[in-house]
Amino acid sequence: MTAKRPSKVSGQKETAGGLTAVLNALSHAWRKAGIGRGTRALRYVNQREGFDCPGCAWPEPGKRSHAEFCENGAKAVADESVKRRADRQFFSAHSIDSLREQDGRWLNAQGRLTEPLILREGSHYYEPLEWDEAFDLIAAELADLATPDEAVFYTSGRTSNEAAFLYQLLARRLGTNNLPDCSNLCHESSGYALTEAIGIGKGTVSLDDFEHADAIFIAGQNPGSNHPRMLSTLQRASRRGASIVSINPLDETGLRRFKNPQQLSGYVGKGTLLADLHLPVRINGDVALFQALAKALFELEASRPGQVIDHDFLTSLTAGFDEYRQSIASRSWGELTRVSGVDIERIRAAAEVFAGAKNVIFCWAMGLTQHRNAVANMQEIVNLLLLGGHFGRSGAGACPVRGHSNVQGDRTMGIWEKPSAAFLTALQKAFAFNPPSHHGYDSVATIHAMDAGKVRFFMGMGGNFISATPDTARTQQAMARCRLSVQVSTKLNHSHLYTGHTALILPALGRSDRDLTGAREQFVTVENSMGVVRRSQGVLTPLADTLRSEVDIVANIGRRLWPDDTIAWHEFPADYDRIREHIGSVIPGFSGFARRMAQDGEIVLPNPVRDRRRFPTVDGKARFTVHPVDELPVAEDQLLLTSIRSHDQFNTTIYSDNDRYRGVSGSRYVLFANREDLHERGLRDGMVVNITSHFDDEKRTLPGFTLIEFDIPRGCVAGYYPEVNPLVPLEHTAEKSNTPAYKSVVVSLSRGN
Ligand SMILES: Nc1nc2c(c(=O)[nH]1)N[C@H]1C(S)=C(S)[C@@H](COP(=O)(O)OP(=O)(O)OC[C@H]3O[C@@H](n4cnc5c(=O)[nH]c(N)nc54)[C@H](O)[C@@H]3O)O[C@H]1N2
Ligand SMILES: Nc1nc2c(c(=O)[nH]1)N[C@H]1C(S)=C(S)[C@@H](COP(=O)(O)OP(=O)(O)OC[C@H]3O[C@@H](n4cnc5c(=O)[nH]c(N)nc54)[C@H](O)[C@@H]3O)O[C@H]1N2
Ligand SMILES: [Mo]
Repeated sequence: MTAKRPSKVSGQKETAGGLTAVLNALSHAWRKAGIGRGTRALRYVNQREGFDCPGCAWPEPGKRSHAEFCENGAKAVADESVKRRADRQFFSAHSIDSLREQDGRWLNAQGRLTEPLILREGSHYYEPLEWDEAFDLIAAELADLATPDEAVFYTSGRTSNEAAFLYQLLARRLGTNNLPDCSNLCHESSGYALTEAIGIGKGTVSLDDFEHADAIFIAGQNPGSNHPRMLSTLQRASRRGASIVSINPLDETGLRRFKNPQQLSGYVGKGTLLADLHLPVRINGDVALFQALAKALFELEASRPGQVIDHDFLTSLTAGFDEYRQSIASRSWGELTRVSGVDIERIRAAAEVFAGAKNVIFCWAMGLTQHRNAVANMQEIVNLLLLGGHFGRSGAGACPVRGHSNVQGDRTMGIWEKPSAAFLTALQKAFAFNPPSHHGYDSVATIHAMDAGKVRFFMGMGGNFISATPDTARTQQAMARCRLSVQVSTKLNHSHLYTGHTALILPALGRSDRDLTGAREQFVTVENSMGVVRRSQGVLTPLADTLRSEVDIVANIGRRLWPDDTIAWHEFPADYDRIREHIGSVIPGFSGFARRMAQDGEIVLPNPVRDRRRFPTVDGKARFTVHPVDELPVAEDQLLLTSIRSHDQFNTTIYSDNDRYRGVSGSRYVLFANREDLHERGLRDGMVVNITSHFDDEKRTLPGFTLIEFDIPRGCVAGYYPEVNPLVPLEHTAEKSNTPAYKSVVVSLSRGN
């Protein structure tokens, strides 16, 4: 694949949303799915009687509008509801080798996968096979493993609660906790940080809290592209007088000004100014910035005693405050401003906003979770929130904004390589078998284990493991050591092309597809970013009757493996309520699940911090934590590279090569860079460079990236995910959470051609 040059670079857009967003949404839906199918899909997305948007995990409001979706949700729906198929003719015309030459966008554009396919050992072409043969092959391979830990079961975050619950049951019944998931690559650091500090790994706000917040901080998140419906929430808050502060190396368009496409006024006028204050932090400078904010807050408290820090809260409900205060006092302003890259005036201004707000919500996403010291990032946020007592009261709290639409639900259902003892005991009680207690592989550990020849079987429940993980070339080689790799998928991607000796593609129903498994209309459930579980029911006629639901696929494998099992695998596809009944008995907060879903269609999961201001830690107290301001070693000629999503992609699914808000068209092989940094290196906007990453003594190089001068802090560059993934070293991961440090890779540039 040779890297293309951009056809147009027009500078960043001022305003997000508006009429262009609406027109874009409709044109995607109609062009790809046709007017009838496209309109029907959009009419039912995020409605009570419809299906959950396969886009992001931002919650729907209680009172929904007729168009409860955004431009990018519409793109995700349109992309799934296409009529085009990648069928047996397609695969007999294209060898694996020729498909490997294509980029992800082309592969995805070939349409829906509609029949089971096999790539036999030594063959260069996928060919069709019957579902029964596929299940037999999987069961035979699993039965033949030397130990169950030679099998790995990956999950992406679109999988429903019902399918996820069965999938983890399958893995554990087999005897392994090898259940890596996209969470390992995503918010794992948030879960780890929060669990340690406040006793639960989830956020502590509900959508309603945004109506009562006085200040909303948004760090390392680009909601304009990745959670566009959040902009409506922010617009309401901003109009009400709440202050919004953004913390990001890039001054992202969505946070500048916003026109709400769901309101008439959104079509005209200048839009609402969203962020009142932007802190252009250096890549990986957040720990220093948060400590600087704390330092400024302590100074304000000294001048306004008792007005900034919530002493009652600190005394009764927290531990570790004195050490924290001392460590912040020991930091110098010089060090904190240098490492964060933000000047003291802006830090003081942000601290004033924080101190002046009765209720503060702190939101964050990948800009904070994918660094070596990512866990420290979130724990510093907790420190700040604790200072003001911003937990367990209306309008305040911590808000990790999740990515995939059911990534949080999959975890709740037990998709985790490190299950708790309580969860395993509940499984044992419900199903009468002994689940394994030793921990399994996470996503990065899976690649190491494959590399070491310890994995023979890989199954991906959705997702694109090969392109989403770091160190692409190494991951591809590692996967090639497996005997059988199985992808349950809706669309073609590189994970179907870099496989084990034998590979299977199992085509699944998507969110928008009507599910008639067991000859009845089935629905599934999903959990959003704020712990609300809702039903989701597809409405479109599936493209082929060879498509199967994820539930059906997992249940059939279970049935093949254990025909006379105490677990009634055959019952599950007939009625998904049978699965919900088991979920109800195993998972806290889900009792009476099947009945409540039928009655109310929704449950709000309990959250002790939010609901009762109770921290479920060993001593019932929330913890202040102390972290060093450690900088990555960056030599004089080197820069820090972060990887970002464009406005026209969903993770590794690329809709087009354009990024409207950043003003780039025609190529994703671009590198956003600071003008002075370029100048110093004798480089200019428009030149083509090679990027080399440096880790220990290793180097990895990618050629052919066009430089774009951009408003980004000195020493920082940004490229697109997944194009830059080959540069991310597999060993460069977050301490404790092991999440790849995709957002801070040390690189150098050289002239290319
Ligand atoms: N349309 C669409 N929606 C999506 C997705 C998608 O690809 N497309 N993906 C979904 C998924 S799985 C997820 S996890 C979310 C991702 O949503 P985001 O987290 O918003 O996604 P990213 O583009 O990775 O961007 C992170 C932001 O962090 C900033 N950033 C980079 N490095 C740093 C840093 O060191 N410090 C700080 N403070 N900021 C930094 C970047 O400039 C960028 O604005 O979106 C979900 N929703
Ligand atoms: N450099 C860099 N790398 C990153 C990130 C980053 O910010 N920077 N972000 C990371 C993050 S946050 C995440 S979450 C991961 C994402 O990693 P993944 O979740 O593994 O990747 P996706 O691109 O979302 O997966 C897309 C594929 O899922 C399949 N699919 C879609 N819908 C369905 C469905 O309903 N059922 C089934 N069975 N299959 C379906 C389709 O075949 C599609 O090709 O990537 C990570 N990688
Ligand atoms: Mo994600």
